[in-house]
Amino acid sequence: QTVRVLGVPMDLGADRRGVDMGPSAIRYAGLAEELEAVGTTCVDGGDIAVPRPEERDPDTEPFEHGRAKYFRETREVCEDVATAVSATVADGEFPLVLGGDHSIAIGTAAGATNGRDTGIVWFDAHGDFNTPETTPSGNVHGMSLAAILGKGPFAEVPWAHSPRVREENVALVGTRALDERERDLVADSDVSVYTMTDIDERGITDIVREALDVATAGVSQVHVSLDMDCLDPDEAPGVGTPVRGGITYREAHAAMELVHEHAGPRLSSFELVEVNPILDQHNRTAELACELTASAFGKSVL
Ligand code: DIR
Ligand code: MN
Ligand code: MN
Ligand code: MN
Repeated sequence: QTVRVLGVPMDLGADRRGVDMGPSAIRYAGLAEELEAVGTTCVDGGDIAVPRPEERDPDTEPFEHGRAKYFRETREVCEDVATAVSATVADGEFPLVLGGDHSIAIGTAAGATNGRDTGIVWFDAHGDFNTPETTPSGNVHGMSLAAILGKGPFAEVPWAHSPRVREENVALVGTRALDERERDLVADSDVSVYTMTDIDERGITDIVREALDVATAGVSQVHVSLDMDCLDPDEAPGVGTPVRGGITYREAHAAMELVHEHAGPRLSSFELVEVNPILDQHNRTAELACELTASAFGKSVL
């Protein structure tokens, strides 16, 4: 299997600078070596160009109500991501996308689906289910899953909405921080939500198996989006919006090992986001991201 790494040094979707250095930090931590060690061929497709915020006006969005900062630039970047991801798939290679903030998931999903029904497992402390009307921050990284699913005003934004992803095939894992109106949108939707409480009660392996079953029901492929803030900040301090009470080091490995075992060849794309080396301690969040990716690609003790 050939894995093509695509870096997206995007930080326009979040308030904290530094997440644009995520792709470099993850490569520096040894991603290619980890992937080669589990028997894949790793090709680096380089980075997608991202405009600098200083040169742009954040408030150019087309929405009548509400706010989505740098929405025009998010479109430019996500369209390029979608093109690169779908070209990777067309070449028979596996797309591994490195963020950058989670707004890039809009582009990854568009490129990964490209005419095929696709499920998503979204590992995240947050729901990323705000719309321009519900967002308290205006940050698109808190809206990316809602955009992919065409919630609210995103229904009229064809580049953002991926209709080949049905809510019934979306599972959130590790959820513990939803904004008030975001919570209502999630509750009224058909996505499956596995909160930290569910993980406490049932254990990570049971939950991840079920999440993968949800995501793969009736569809041929599944995309995994791993927001590193899903982990507890004790393990992954280098993220822009840490939330206490996250999944542990061992739980994260178990989750990724299950992605490999249980999704198997149906795993069609993978994305690692929100690594912020400026907020990190000795690049340990990027190093952990590499380790977890290796588990998702089949690393095991025996
Ligand atoms: C918050 C934070 N819910 C927002 N979202 C984050 O701004 O909409 N998502 N950090 O990963
Ligand atoms: Mn461009
Ligand atoms: Mn996220
Ligand atoms: Mn998050």
